[in-house]
Amino acid sequence: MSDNFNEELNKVTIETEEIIYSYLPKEEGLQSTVLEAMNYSMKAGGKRLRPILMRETAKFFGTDNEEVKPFMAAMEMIHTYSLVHDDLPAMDNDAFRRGLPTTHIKYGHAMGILAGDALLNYAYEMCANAIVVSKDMIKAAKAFKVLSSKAGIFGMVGGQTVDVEYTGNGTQMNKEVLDFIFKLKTGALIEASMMIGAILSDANDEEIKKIEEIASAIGMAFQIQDDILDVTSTMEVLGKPVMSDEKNHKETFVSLYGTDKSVEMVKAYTKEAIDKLDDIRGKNDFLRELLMSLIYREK
Ligand code: GRG
Repeated sequence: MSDNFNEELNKVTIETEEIIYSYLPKEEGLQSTVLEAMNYSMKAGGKRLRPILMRETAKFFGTDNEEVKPFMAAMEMIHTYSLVHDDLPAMDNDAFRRGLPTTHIKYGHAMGILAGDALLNYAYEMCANAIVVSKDMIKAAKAFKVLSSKAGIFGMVGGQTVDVEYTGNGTQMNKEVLDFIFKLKTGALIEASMMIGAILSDANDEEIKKIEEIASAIGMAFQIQDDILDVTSTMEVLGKPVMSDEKNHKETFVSLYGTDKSVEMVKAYTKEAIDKLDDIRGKNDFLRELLMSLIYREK
């Protein structure tokens, strides 16, 4: 890790947050409560990893322009909606996220559901607007296609569905099902983030496919690390309850393979991603270091 990586990450995170905030809706009108709930969840913090990956992948292929910004905000809105809904009593039933009371605890269950719905729809509205004003409408529409399919039933929602069905129903989880869940539930948005960066930059179809594979490996590493942190970290560091998987009778990589093997798998998936990244045209040392840093992330 270079000496100034953390400094650079801080700077990039602040810039990303400014971009995201510039797209948040005004809290006005008769529906202001749900607008407040949306902004509450969006302003609660978080690593902003997905929009950062999107912009840094665009830079990898040589572009840092305005076109990517609405997609960065839309991605973070979709990610945040998934967390808001995942925390609801019907799913993980968690009271804390990002160090704050979850949206449904603060605003009530109905507003929690509506804020999630509103974030998803607002994200799509922003993308539609971005396409209309884009200098390259085909590229922007391609980016929207990836965003909507990776967030949907063949992406994140599909993975979450299988996760919910298997959780606590007594069926023994095997590696195939767990891989499917992780690839879709966690991997799909990470794939979409990096692919959209590539699409809105200068990447060709073959390179976009390679980026999808790289992001898929990163998604696996990220989720396995999430499972590890759930058993090794603390509420203070994570900003959310630990041992949540055990509470929800969720099978994870840690419960299937143990912590040591899981740590090895995080390293192996990350190495696979970095090797593939080094193999394609493009350059962004910060992106490379960011992917590497996820192995040692503590939150
Ligand atoms: C409700 C449709 C629907 C989907 C929910 C994404 C998801 C599916 C549930 C959230 C719970 C979970 C463990 C998801 C896996 C992805 C993950 C590790 C999310 C947390 O992402 P971070 O660490 O969060 O980037 P921050 O707070 O930093 O943004």
